Amino acid sequence: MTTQELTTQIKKKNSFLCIGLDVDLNKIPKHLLDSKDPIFEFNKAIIDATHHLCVAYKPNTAFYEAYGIKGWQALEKTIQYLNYNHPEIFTIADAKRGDIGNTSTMYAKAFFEDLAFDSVTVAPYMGKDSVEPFLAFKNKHTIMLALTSNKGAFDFQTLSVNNNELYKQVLETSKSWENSENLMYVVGATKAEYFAEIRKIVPNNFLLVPGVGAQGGNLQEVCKYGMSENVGLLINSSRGTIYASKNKDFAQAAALDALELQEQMKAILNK
Ligand code: NUP
Repeated sequence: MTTQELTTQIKKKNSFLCIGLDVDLNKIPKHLLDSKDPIFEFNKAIIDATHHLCVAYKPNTAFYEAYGIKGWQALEKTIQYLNYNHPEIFTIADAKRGDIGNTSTMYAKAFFEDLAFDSVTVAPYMGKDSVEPFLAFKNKHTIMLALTSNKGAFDFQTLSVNNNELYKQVLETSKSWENSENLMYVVGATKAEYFAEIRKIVPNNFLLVPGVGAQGGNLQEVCKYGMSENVGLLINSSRGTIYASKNKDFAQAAALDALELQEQMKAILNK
């Protein structure tokens, strides 16, 4: 999917919501645990109830890897379900990969070829040659960590390097890489005051913004400073949306939470 197609979907649905599929068997409704594949059944119900309200889904691979082969199979079934039923929806494997070149090539094949995700999150710490194998997939998107939503973001990411904060150096340097028009960046919603500065460096790239809902980030503030001409934002909500209810009405409750976010986004887009 191209960024142009993503923006078209955003305008059509009046939404730039990404729903995080972070499935924790301790948090899903108990009745699902009797089914053969509780993780997939949970995801399917959430997707069926919310797909008209969001433009992206983001399974974080940790929540699948934690359950071994069954978890990975559930991830595979989830992406297949999405690609078959909702090919217009942007998919993100939140895996935070990145390694020496030949290893990154295998990661890129795993997420782009085998699982057929539209994008994968990548840590920039190992530099250009660790990211290039992802960028080699011209029709896919690489989402690099820039300024993350957690407290530890200030341990390294804001340290001064060449009189520049490290996360800004990451943004500036990566702009010159091949296929950088398909680069997106992770910026936490909890860091709203940084968005204006970030937009000066990357005015058009999409930003994946986790941290609204459970982590307390503010949607209005992020949009005020972070929205670009092509919208350029994917705002993620995982726990706040998918665990809106622990009962049999969990999918409807997720849809209600997603609707609330989508209505706020619609108002912002139409302002
Ligand atoms: O900076 C980041 N913060 C963050 O929360 C980068 C991320 N990829 N995430 C992920 O986004 C996190 O691992 C989880 O999958 C999701 C946020 O979930 P929630 O706080 O909405 O439940």
